Amino acid sequence: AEKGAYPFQVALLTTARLDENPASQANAQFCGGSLIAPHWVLTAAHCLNDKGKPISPETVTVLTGATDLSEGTRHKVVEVIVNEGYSEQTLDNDLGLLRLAEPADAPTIKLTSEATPDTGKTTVTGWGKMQDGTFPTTLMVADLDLQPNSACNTGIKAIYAHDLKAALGDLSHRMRYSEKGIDAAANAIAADMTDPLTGNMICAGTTSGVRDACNGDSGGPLFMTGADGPVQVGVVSWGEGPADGSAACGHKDAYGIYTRLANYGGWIEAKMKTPAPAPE
Ligand code: 4AZ
Repeated sequence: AEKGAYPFQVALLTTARLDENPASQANAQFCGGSLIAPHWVLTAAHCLNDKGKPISPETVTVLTGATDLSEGTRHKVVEVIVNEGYSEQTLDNDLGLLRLAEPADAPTIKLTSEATPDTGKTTVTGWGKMQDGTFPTTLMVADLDLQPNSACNTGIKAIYAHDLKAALGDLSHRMRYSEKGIDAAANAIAADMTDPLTGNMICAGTTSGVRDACNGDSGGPLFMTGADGPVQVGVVSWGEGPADGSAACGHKDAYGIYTRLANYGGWIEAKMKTPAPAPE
């Protein structure tokens, strides 16, 4: 990303790792987020989850105003909010908020007020893992195409069918069962499963899989850019890939999955109106 081009992007840093090595913010970055109001950062619930409970505010530090992770301003967090409907199993309602101790002096991003279309141009930003497995210290940006949810459901089911065939293959050999029979059984199981995407999710990516979000991008913004500037429509949430050691990122059958913000306008507004917790 060009320096300063995405000023609403924030990095979530692990306070403990910062305390160990105050000079290395890059080594402490674990998720992204977006500044939606001076005191408020929007991120993913799974970034704020520790064994089923929200992490405590002291454990996360918010970095604003950075393109390179060596820059920016660090903010204390006074409240961690996780959507009440969040499911660790399905990743439904993967949305959370952080209330900052002091207002951030950085531009905010507008949230969508309309239903998100099935197709169109979007952009995602973050400091997450790259194709070569390393983590950048400079913010990265990728242009993606919105996809209908059916595209993600089909792609993910194909991956499960592929993994099922591999898992059943060894046993079928011992059983002298035909490969054709195994393929049919794996396809039937994948077709029978519940759709992995709920209506609270958005699918986006490129057909070839060359551009995608990945580990460490979670919580960051997916946005559309109109005449009035960027409007956030999604939050980086999850992805799926074959269980053969290749990443759940940048795979050609598997688009990235994002929290569908159009469904949460009321929830976000209500949370931002709640009083700040009393200081300890
Ligand atoms: C993750 O683990 C993650 N390809 C985020 C996004 C995607 C995959 C994994 C999308 O945080």
